Amino acid sequence: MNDAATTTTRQRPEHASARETAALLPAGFELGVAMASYQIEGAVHEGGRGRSIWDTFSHTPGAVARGETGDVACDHYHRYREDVALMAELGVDAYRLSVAWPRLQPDGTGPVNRAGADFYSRLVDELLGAGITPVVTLYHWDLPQALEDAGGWPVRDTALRFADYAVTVQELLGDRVHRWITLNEPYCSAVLGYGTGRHAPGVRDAGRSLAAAHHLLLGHGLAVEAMRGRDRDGDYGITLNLEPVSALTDREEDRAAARRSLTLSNLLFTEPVLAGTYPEDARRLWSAVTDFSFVRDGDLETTSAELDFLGVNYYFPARVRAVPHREPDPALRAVDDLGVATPLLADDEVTEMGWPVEADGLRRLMVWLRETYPALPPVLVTENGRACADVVVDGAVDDPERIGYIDGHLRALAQAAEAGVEVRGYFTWTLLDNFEWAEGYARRFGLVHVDFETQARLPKASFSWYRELVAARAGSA
Ligand code: IFM
Repeated sequence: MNDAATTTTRQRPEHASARETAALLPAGFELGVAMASYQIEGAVHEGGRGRSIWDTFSHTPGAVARGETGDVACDHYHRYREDVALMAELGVDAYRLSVAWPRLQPDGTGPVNRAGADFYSRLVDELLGAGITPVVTLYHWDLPQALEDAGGWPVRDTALRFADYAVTVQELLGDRVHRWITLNEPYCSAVLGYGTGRHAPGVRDAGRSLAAAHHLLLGHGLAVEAMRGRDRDGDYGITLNLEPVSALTDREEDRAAARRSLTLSNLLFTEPVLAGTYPEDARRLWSAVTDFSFVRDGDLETTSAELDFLGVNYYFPARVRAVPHREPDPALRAVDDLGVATPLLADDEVTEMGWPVEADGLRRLMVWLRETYPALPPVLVTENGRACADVVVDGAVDDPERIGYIDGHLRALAQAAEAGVEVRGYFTWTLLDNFEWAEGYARRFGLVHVDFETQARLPKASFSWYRELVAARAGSA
C-alpha cells in the first residue's frame, strides 16, 4: 500500500504477558492461525492439480520478486502432518485453510479430481484428530487458468462456476467441515488482479476490475445460498480486508479524498455484502470507465445473502490526503487513481511490508463497522500479523516486534468487544513463513520460521508467546 522504504526497528517492544492479554478477551473467544493454499502447498504438478492464474503469473518474468514461485513453497502438500502437529503444539482452536480450486477441478468445472479431494480429506481428518476445527476458505486467489482463459472474474459465468465449485467442496468435506468462508479479500482479486496488475492475472483495466469485484461478490452470494440450501446448520461468511480510513487533515479536499479512498477499500465490498447496495459515489467515481451494466436486477439481493459471520483482515490504517490524479484523462485512469495518497507519517513504526503499525486502527475499524451496519453479523478477525526481518541466531528466532504487534491488536480487539462489537475470534497470519505473492519469500509473517532450502520448521519466540496466550485463555495453563 505504501511505497516508502521499510524501516523495521529491532528494539524489544513493550508488551504485556500473554496471560494478561488472554484475560482481556471475551468469554468463548476463539484463537487460530490462517494459511492459504498457493502460499504453502507447493506440489503444483502433483495429484492431477490443474494450472492456476498464480502459476502463470509467478512464472511471468518480472511479476514476482526474484522470479520466485509457489512451485514448492512450504511443501505443505507433503508435510501437512508435521504442520498440523505444530498447530496442535500451539494449542489453537481452529485453522483457517484454503482449498485450491484447481486441485479439485483442474479446469474449474466438471468432475472432481480424486487425488485433490483426498488431500483435503486427509488434512481435515488430521486436524479433527488433533482437536482443531477446520475453517475452510473456498477461494484464496488461485483461479483455475482455464476459467481465466474464458474471461476470469470480469465475466459473469465465473460467479456461477464458483457456486458450483463451492457445492462440490461441501459435498466432499461437509460431513466434517461446517464453517465456510467463500472468498478471501475480493479487493485484492479485483483491484490488484484486474486493476493494477500487481497480482495475478496481471490485468490493468479499470472497467474489468469493477466487473470482477461485482462478480466475485455475486459468486459469494450464490455460493452461500447454494451451500445453505444443502446444510442449514453450517456457518457461512466472507473475508474482507478493510481499513479504518481517516483524512490526514481537516481540509475539505483531504476529507473528500478520504471518502473516495473509503469507497474503494471498504464500501465497494461492504455495501453490496452487508447492505445490498452500491456505495452512492461509485457510479460517479468510475463513470468514465464503466456504466455498471454488469449489475443485473436481483444481484444485490444475492450479494447480501444472510451471513453467520463477517471475516475481517486488518493490517494497517489509511490516513488519506488529496493529490493530483496520476492520469489526467478519466477514461484512461487506473481503478485506484482516485486522487488520493496514504503517506507514512514521521513517527510511524513500519513493518517489512512498508505498512504502518496502528493497533488501535483495529478497534476503530470494528466500531466503524458496527456503527455503519446496525445488522452487522458477528465478526471474526481472520488475518492479522506482521512481516519482520527475522534472523536465526544460535538456532532461535527472537521476534519481539511480532509479539508486540499481535498483543497490541488483541488488546484493541478486546476494547472493541467492550464497546459492544460482537467479536468472536482471531486468526493470526500466519503459522509458517510462506510465499508472500508478488513479494516472494523475503517477507516473513510466520510464527514458525521456514528454511526454504531444507524445509526445516523452527518455531519463533512468537510461537511460544501465542501458545501461552491460547493456554491462558483456555484456562488450562
Ligand atoms: O499473505 C497475505 C494473505 O494471502 C492475504 N492477506 C494479507 C496477507 C499478508 O500480505
